[in-house]
Amino acid sequence: MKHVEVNFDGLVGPTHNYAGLSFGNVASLSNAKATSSPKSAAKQGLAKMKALHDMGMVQGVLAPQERPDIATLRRLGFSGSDGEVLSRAASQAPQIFQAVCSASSMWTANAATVSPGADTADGKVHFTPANLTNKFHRSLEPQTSGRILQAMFNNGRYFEHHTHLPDNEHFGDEGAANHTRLCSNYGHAGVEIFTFGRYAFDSSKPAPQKYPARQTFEASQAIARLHGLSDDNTVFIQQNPAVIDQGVFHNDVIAVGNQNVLFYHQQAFLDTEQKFAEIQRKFGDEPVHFIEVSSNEVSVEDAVQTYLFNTQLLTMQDGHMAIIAPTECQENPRVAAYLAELVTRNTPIRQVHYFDVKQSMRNGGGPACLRLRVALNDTELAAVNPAVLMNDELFARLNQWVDKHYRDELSVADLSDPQLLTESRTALDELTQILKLGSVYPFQL
Ligand code: SUG
Repeated sequence: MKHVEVNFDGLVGPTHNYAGLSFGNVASLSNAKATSSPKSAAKQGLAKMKALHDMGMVQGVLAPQERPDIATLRRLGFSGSDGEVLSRAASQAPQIFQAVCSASSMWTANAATVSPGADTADGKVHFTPANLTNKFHRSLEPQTSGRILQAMFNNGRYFEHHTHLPDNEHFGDEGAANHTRLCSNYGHAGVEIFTFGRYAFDSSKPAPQKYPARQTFEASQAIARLHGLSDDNTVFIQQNPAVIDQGVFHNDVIAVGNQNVLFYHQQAFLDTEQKFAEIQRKFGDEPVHFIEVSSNEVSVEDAVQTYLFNTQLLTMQDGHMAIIAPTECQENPRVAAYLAELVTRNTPIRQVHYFDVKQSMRNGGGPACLRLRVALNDTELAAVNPAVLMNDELFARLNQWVDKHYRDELSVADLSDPQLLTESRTALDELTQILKLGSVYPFQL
């Protein structure tokens, strides 16, 4: 039986904008109120998906969410027709209004945590949508994420869907952005590494001082329990609070793993030596390549600015690995030199491919934020809704769809245009037909 790791990339939504909503995320704050381009953002994402498909990867698409989120505005007491709800919220509570317009569901590394069947007690692929409690605008995502994932992985024989964890800071969960799986082969039981920022029930333990730690130890443990993972294939490791305070709001900003490689910055974790010994012991006899980037080679500041670690590490058909990096890495001489040298070393990583995802980077989302990884065997892959899998036809169809519905430019002031709500719903309604998702959006239910 063949096993593959499929990347499901988030399609950028029609309201892609820069509202400065994410305290602790340097790019989001520094680009607040800049004018965005939803059309080029969506096309940059589609180009990356198509390029990976052309490289021989199985690539999928994950639909964006309905924004502006009128249902949430109603929950918050804004009433009248949809147009009235929109204009009342925009004039009376502009910050709440901007939050319900965020296109942040595009970063599907935060959509859910996924455990492949090779790791779970019942042999099914388990999904738990992330509750994203730390940011109001992101806490609006889990219900719709859950419905979209169910429409994509709609077969109870192979796929198990859980409800997101309780919506509370104690169980703050940011999904796969803080979860890496190492394995000798995608079909073999692997080591699932859960990285957390703080302990929710013990304030004596280390925690960042300046920026929030979005993921708790208790949330990571709950996910491992729900997914039926054993102690033999899980490791819980704390993020270094000092790097969270330098803008590393998710662990995937400072580390990335694939198969037998963990590529990480020297300052990424606490108790690194002891925890890496545990990873190696649970991984088995074959050595893990722990590729450490020292602060002398690349500073944490450069890592945060270029997203060197928010790269995708892909296993190519010849067994070697390629790094999918944002062009920001190519533009920084220190990081570019590091990557040029890395591919000449004796590690599985042999190629670097640069992609322009600047529209996403300006909100703090690199190539790895844009994708949710799901390792599947042949039978499971055959049970995935085929309409969400990338091919030449879907690529052309989605580009036409973007051309038809998306604006070239969007400023924060444009978000209260009632026409944008109509455009957004029309686009998403058509998208659910293209991707054969059924009714997943509040306006469709
Ligand atoms: O949660 N930015 C996202 C970026 C998420 C990146 N994902 C990963 N690292 N996996 C966040 O901070 C900014 C929205 C705004 O400011 O308009 C935002 O939500």
